[in-house]
Amino acid sequence: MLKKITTAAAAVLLAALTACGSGGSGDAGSSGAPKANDDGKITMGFAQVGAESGWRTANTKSIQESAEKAGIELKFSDAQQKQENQIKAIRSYIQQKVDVIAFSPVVETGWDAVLLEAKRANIPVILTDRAVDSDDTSLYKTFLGSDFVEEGKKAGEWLKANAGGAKNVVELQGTTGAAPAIDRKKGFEDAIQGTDLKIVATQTGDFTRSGGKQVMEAFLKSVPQIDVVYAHNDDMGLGAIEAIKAAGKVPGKDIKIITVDAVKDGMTALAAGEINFIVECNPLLGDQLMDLAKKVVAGEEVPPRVVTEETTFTSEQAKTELPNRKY
Ligand code: GYE
Repeated sequence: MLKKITTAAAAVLLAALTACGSGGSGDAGSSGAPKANDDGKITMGFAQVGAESGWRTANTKSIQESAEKAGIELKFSDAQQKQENQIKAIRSYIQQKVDVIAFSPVVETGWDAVLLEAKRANIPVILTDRAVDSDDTSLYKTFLGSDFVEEGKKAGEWLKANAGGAKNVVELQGTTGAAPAIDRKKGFEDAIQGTDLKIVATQTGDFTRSGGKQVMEAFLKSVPQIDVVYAHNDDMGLGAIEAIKAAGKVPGKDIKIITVDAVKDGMTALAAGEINFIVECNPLLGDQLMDLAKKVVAGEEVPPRVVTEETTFTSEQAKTELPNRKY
């Protein structure tokens, strides 16, 4: 499957390189046709979730750099984690008659109406990073991103094998209703089922450092025995570390910490032993997204789902990987 995608991506790249030869600059009067601009330049409208985490910052940078490299004109908006802002941005891209819309849906539900508007305007949509929950899969061409259930499972499997007598887990959930929050919870719960491990408290920290810190402060006051923190991303885990230290406990020792993402700050804490395990979630989706966009605009077939390849890190592995970490 992966090999197939790589071969396909290489073919797109080759096609794109050949097509680039005709030069073309600027935005010479668009005819309003629902295809690429007259000069062959594709315009993409990208509705980003926000700037809530280190992962998101790296993801935004990757998309902007890859668009530039691919010669795609990027219209970019930041929804500040609000669905209504993302819907507004998508509507404005439809009005501007962009060639392709890509977005990372902040929550899973409530997209059908606006996606139908895009479909009626003949503008293809690509989901990146997060999925939507809709019965109508004709509303988008493909979904590029991680398998979040699998990530949650990896976190739970590691804990199962390294529990060392730990029982009580508190969970810092991502944004309520977001695909990674729903799926990372599910994968983790499935993995620890039938063991002594139990989620004794769970609450959203909205994928932010301050959210993770606040929720952890409350947990430390209200939950009598906390053995493990399972945070749906590094940022919330890092916030929890601050709260744990402030409560006079040692993160990574008195309380085990497991997170998802593996951004530089997370990996630094992992290498220092303050986090115990990180499941990687790759934010560098830009190149694959631009390849898919070119194909979709050209009317070519694309696979309905493209899953990103990911790994996991222990503290020892983080020490080796840290110098290479670019985000
Ligand atoms: O894990 C988190 C970010 O959707 C995979 O969103 C993404 C998640 C990521 O805020 O850090």
